[in-house]
Amino acid sequence: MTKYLEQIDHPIDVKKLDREELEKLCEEIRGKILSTVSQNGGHLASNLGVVELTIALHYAFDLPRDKLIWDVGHQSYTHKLLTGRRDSFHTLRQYEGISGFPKRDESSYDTFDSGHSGTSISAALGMAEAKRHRGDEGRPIAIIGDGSMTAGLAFEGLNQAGHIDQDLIVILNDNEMSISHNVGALSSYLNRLMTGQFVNRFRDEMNKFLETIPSIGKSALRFAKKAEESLKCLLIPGLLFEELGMKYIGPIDGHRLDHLIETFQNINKLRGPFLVHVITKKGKGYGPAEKNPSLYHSVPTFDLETGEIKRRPHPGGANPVPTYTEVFGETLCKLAAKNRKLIAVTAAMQSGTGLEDFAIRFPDRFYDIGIAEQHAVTFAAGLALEGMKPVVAIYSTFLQRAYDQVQQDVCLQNLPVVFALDRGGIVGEDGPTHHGLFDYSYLRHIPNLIVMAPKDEEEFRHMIKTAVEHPGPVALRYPRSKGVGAKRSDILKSLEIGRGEVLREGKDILIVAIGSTVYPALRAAQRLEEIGIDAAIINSRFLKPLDGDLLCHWAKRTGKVLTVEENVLMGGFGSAVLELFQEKNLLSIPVKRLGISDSFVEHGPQTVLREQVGIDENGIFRGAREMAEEGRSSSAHSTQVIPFMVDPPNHPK
Ligand SMILES: Cc1ncc(C[n+]2csc(CCOP(=O)(O)OP(=O)(O)O)c2C)c(N)n1
Repeated sequence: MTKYLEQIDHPIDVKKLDREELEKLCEEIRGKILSTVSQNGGHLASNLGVVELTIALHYAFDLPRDKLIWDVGHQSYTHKLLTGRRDSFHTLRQYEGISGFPKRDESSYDTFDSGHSGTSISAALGMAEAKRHRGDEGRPIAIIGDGSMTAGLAFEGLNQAGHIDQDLIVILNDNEMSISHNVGALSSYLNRLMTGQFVNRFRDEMNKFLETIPSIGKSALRFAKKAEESLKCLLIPGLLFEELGMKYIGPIDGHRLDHLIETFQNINKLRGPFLVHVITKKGKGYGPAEKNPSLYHSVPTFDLETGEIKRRPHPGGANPVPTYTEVFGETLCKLAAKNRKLIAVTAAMQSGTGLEDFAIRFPDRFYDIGIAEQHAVTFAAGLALEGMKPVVAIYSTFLQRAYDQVQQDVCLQNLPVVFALDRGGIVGEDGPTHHGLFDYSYLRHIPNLIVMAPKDEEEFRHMIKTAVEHPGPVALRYPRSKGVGAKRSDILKSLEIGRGEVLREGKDILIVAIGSTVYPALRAAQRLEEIGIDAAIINSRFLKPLDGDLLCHWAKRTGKVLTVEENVLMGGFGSAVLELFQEKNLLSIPVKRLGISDSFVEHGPQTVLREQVGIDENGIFRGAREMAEEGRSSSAHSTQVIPFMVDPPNHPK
């Protein structure tokens, strides 16, 4: 029964409920989030933590005139339920269903598309300034977690906000957690603010007491005031934010609707930049998630009764097939046991990147530096300069933040830093903010950088060793998935940099694949054989340097080339092959490229999305067949076929 939720189509309907009804609405919403996420998967713990906060914001402010800007946006489920998406909520994160993140084309109440941390304050401030220019009423409200507050970008926004004294509200949603426990000096500071409440009370009571003591009291009070100066940080709550020009309010219990609503209504009457410090509990209201918020931060489907997470059965029975993330963590531990210089760095993604064991086994060589990818890369540069071997484990999509640091601080100085790029390619239900579809293009052109991608988990293990041994910068890109069940050898080998491998000889067409597209290409080749097309398959292994001799040799032998990549086509792997052919005067060989065309890929299961963009086995089969048959029909009719246009018509040969 969702009696109260049923009455809410717009935020204005929230205001019609009395306090008791609002409390019941909270319960209904928690139930709805739990039942939906248990079936669809999603960000559970963060959403359960902000139910009261979201309702209070909707109640106290005037949406959409006032604008809510959700940082990361993974905690926006209650907001979605209150803004006309109750009836479509069951499609959350499903293909063609509603997104797990705010989306402007889903609702006018979603004011900023997000998915990456730390953007809310800058976006809100931009909106506040635009409102001032246009003379609009209303104020933007950024809701940012204590984890996301560790992002430098958040402080860049605060720095400007306090300076220009704009009407802006920043809600700091402090649950002491990022995905894992929050880290760093800021986190300790926020912690002190919470306990600072007690210090305040103690100070007031002590002052009152001292004043009542006739002669000693006055001097003791003076002494106490002096001590207070030196303890200012403890005694003036939010001093850090006050010094940045924000008016600090808090800490407030984020599960007390009455306190939240009253505070927001009061702030609404005031002008200027405010930072409201709200304390919430991640996973609130669901025992298993309260107990283990990291595990329930982002979950696959789970059993609502027991909380048991339903992992997809591991193929392979007694020898289950590991994920690439697991292989990475295990192999890195193995290498670190022998190499005391090896250091692992993560930007708040310890479990996501498979480094949990590493953190336990080598605590002194493990660094979680917060949601600060740029810092992670330059920190690694510093480590490398002083003789260490840093491995920065990072999701492909989040390394985008640190392009400049990769290029300037690591590659320009040719430093031996390894970038282990997890979640390369299509990631699935998290959608366009999280797909790692641009890394080939944003890394390939950087001098000194080696870029490789494994075809399976076994090759991956050897690549990790190869990357760690290489004396310069290396990027190693791998997908969000299980391996293929490749046979495992006990010995880790070093691969020759820039060497591809021929997996199948053939005479009609050459299919050149890399990373996750190699096995689908092999399967497609088997089907092509059934219809009389003999395809050669090369696993490129390296995006940079390419195995030019091998590719050119087989391109000439087959006379047609199909490239396949799980990356945008522009500037990616196929482009690299084209550039090679141009340099080697082979542009007369027709080349067709399969990959992501010039558009963003939405959310949905990986298999569906790969099929949609045409890079799965079927897509490769179709692409190769078309190319192979084009040639055949042309020779049968003895007409001249203009090859797939890789070269301008009158390009000098
Ligand atoms: C730039 C970037 N790096 C990493 C992430 C992955 N990530 C998603 S949510 C999250 C933790 C956010 O913590 P917080 O802001 O405190 O929100 P909470 O989930 O605790 O409510 C992280 C690290 C991201 N979304 N963006």
